[in-house]
Amino acid sequence: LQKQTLKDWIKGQGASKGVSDILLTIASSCTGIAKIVNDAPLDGLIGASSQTNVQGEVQKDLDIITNDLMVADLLTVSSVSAMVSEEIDEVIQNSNKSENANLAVCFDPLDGSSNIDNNGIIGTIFSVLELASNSKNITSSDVLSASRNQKAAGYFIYGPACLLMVSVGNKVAMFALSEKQQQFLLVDGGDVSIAKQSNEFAINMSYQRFWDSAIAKYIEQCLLGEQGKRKKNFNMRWAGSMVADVHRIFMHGGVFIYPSMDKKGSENGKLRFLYEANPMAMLVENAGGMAISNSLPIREIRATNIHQRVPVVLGSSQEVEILLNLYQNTQ
Ligand code: P6P
Repeated sequence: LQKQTLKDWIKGQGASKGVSDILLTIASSCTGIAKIVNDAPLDGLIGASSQTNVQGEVQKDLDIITNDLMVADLLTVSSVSAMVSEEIDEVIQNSNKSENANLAVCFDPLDGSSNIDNNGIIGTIFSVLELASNSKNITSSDVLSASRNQKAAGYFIYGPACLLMVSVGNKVAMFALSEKQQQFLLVDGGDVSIAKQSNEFAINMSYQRFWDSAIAKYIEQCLLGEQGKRKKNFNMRWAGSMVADVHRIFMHGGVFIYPSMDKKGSENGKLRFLYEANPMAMLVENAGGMAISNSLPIREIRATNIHQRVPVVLGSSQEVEILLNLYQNTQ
């Protein structure tokens, strides 16, 4: 039986032409990124570049190459009014946009790039926002005030298989890149759901001394296992790549935590709101999971900077509920 193509699935979801053109363009860009990532060791591209981004982080060669590829491709889409990329300080305008273009694309072209040199799993995360304005010059506040109006969100994961997890507002669907057909084909019934319960947590334990009391209490209970209040044993996983850790949660449940920390520069954690936390929160919620930032749903955050970091707890609803209660009781 012929698997459904991404194009047909998007049409079936009732997405607008503007959103559909963006998603199909990103899928084409990421087909290219999958090849670039695959060939990187042979092309000597797994190292650091001589440039740093707005956050002062050393950019990897692949960060820049994949960013430039996505920006160039999206500039050809007339429904794209503007873009925000992790790798670029300011909002990127699209001079080729059509009169009524009102969509902004926010993306992290290559997330998890600290895993490139060790052939770890990395990915691309994207979010499509509908702007309230279609003025010629789109400002940061235009994009930030549209953050609750996500029309699409998704990630590509470059692992043994190149997969796409995407939602255009209701169900979440998973696609795999077919080498033969050079396109993404649906690999599940188009209704991915996150297990409500789980016994697996994902957090970087090396920062334990910096955690707030809610996180400390939650992890303490996980570590006590059957001896503690949870009365069950837990497993821990940390890939150090958000797309890899979140994808595992889609596949077999779990909770992913990147908390605010009492550590200079990490007061709001590490993950960015516009192109990491907000899209992942839409996907997770549409798959029946939960996504919060301390005691607030991530999707209700009003960010004040396009590169703003936010604390992230997301995954199986039962586990996130426990953390939500801990936050509400420690306020
Ligand atoms: P740490 C990758 O650099 C990243 O931005 C996310 O993909 C990942 O979840 C996080 O940082 C890992 O951070 O502090 O554990 O290295």
